Amino acid sequence: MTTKELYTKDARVWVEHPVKVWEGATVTSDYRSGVLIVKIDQTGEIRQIKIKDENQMPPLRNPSLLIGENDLTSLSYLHEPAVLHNLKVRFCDRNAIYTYCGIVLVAINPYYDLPIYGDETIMMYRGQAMGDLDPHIFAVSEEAYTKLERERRDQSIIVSGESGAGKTVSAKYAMRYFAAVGGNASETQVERKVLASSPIMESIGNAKTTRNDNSSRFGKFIEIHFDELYRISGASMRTYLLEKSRVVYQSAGERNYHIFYQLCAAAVNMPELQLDHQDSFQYLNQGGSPNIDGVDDLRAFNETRNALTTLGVSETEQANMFTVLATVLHLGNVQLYDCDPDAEPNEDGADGAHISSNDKHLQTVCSLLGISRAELGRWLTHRRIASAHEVIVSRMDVQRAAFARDALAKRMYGELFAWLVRAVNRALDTGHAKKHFIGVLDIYGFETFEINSFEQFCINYANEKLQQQFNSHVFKLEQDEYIKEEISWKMIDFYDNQPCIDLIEERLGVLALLDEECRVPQGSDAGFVAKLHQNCTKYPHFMKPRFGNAAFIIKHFADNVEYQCGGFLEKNRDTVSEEQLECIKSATSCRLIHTMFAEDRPLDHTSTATLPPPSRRRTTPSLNIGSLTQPPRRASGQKQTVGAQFRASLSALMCTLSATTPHYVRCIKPNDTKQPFSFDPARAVHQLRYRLLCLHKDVDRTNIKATCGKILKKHLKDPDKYQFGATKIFFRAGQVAYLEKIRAEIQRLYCVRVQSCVRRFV
Ligand code: AD9
Ligand code: MG
Repeated sequence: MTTKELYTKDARVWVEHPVKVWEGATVTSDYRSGVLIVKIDQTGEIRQIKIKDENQMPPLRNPSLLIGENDLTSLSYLHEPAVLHNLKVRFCDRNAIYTYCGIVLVAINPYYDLPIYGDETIMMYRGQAMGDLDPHIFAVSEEAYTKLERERRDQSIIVSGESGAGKTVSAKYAMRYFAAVGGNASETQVERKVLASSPIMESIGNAKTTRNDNSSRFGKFIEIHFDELYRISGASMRTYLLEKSRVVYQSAGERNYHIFYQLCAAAVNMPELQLDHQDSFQYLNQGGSPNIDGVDDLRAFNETRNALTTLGVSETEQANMFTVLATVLHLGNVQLYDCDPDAEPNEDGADGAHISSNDKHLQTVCSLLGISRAELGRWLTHRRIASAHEVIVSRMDVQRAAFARDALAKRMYGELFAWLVRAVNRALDTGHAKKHFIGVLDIYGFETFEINSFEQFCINYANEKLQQQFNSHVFKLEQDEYIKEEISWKMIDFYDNQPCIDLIEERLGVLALLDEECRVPQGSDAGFVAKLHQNCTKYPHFMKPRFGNAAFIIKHFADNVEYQCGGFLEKNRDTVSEEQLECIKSATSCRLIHTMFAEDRPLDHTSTATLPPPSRRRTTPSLNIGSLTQPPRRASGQKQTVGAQFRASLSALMCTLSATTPHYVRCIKPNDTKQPFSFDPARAVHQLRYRLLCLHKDVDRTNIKATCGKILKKHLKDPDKYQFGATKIFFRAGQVAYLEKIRAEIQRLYCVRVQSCVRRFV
């Protein structure tokens, strides 16, 4: 089929539009080389489109009867405007937020509470095959649950999408489904505990950001365990990448973790914590946006407490938790002066960081934990440098002291978070051996900001690994299908992002060079980038920026991202002053401190890979303080860097996922204003431009083979353009579109619909 034959008068096409992204148009006269004349449907405007390359003709529109299909792969044309239009019609006209795209469930956030998640809906989906009812997160969950039984193979649901797209909500509905269908009437009440883990994790790991009022600042993989009768027998959770920088710094319009505001809202009931209004704490007031529409922090506090109780966290442990949180807040309010505030006016106060002798917040920190005020005061203002020959204690300047104090606060919060994850896991572990599990992964989506730092690097690295997992799964499905259908085929090149992962993971790759620079006593961010520029240019996915030498570019599957190197070393090291830590660990009135810091946690199911100190998201600290506060490292017992830990936890995750049958949910954020059912095509298309990979849907298995054979013989003269499988026909690119065009023209003649099992095979 030539271009001329496709672009005849009345052919319906899509043309680009600056706001709508695509708009419908109709060809007004048969295409002649070089120019296509179209009439824009909505405005009637006639437009001449210059065609420089016939491979880039305006995309053709699908026959109207296909619009609104609940599986995008049923469309004859599966290009960007077709996908976008179909999703929009379903979302805006039919309030249908879910659509299949082959094996992926696309979920568009409605920002509206739809009555489609109740128990009766769960029961409706129970026992139904994927295509029988409308697409739904429950249908995907049911598919996973049925496959668990049928295949006796562990399953996973991998939820992706950008911030605010609905990942956490989708993950919660999937868990609710499992809790309902795998419910165990026994006394363990484990499903109640599984559901109670959400409010706890959200209170300590979620925060208001400019993109989402309840943004998860960590990734999580929850495994729901089932016994031999496929009833829930327990659960476990692994977490990834807690954003610790938020504990000490929030951008405008953002908040710290919810739990702090909940605690302040309940302060009157806990006078011993000496809390005050949230605005009086430095660690809570920087974003200038202390409230969330529709959220009552006091009520949320009670919910958190109830959930903690459900999970078996005792009253004492809860009280200890709140003590640690209050300590963090008071620590943030310790006032650092650049000369002695207590010195007499004519006295010569020494330069450098000082704390007033009547700093009430320092006093509170010490009395809450039961530690020496003199000791903590000393180590908040001094540092100790040990060399091979001597130990020097010197006063820090204010900036460095503030930085060290913040690092301590972040470490304390990180340890508390990790302890809670362990507590949740203890509660979810019923002691029953897990026979099978379904895992639900809710992790950050690919990120690129104006300034990208170590955090974005880790997040995008994780997404690169997940994308690879997705690609290889799809490839394996394709392979299996060709074999099943007895189709002769050659190995095709599928997009493999291993080269990009090599750049990050290899012996002289980004992570290794970063670790190496962290080991060098005089290592610096600049030194790290110089090493990258020296060693990595051989990787096709590495690029030097055009200007400057403080950054590097990685060509990720989704986009090229430029990372600013400032802070990489210090974030990778994640160090805290040992002396400050020792001080905190000497606590006599908060047992939790000892439990929190007791274990050097191995990277197992309960581990938490946390992101490191100061990440002022858009302002990377220029001081390489990490390398200065850090005593020389011993060769043995060296702490693993954040990058190395993260790599290990990702690799464990990939191992787990690859031993499961995966199911994919792709969440889309339709607008930036949280408007119910409002669809901004430019925003949506940006999120669709990567990741969606479409497979065909099963052919109708009524006896249409002979009829199809006849049709094909008649219309596709060249037998190389298609091949019959046992139950399907495999077409070369463009052939189905051609058939659809003919079908549209002589629709009444053929009552057999040619199924769109669109495939490219070599
Ligand atoms: V982030 O990466 O953690 O910042 P998520 O997890 O992708 O993000 P989340 O699930 O928190 O987004 O959804 C954001 C908000 O969208 C929710 O708080 C709801 O108000 C809203 N939402 C999301 N999905 C649904 C839904 N299925 N129905 C109704 C929804 N509202
Ligand atoms: Mg989330």
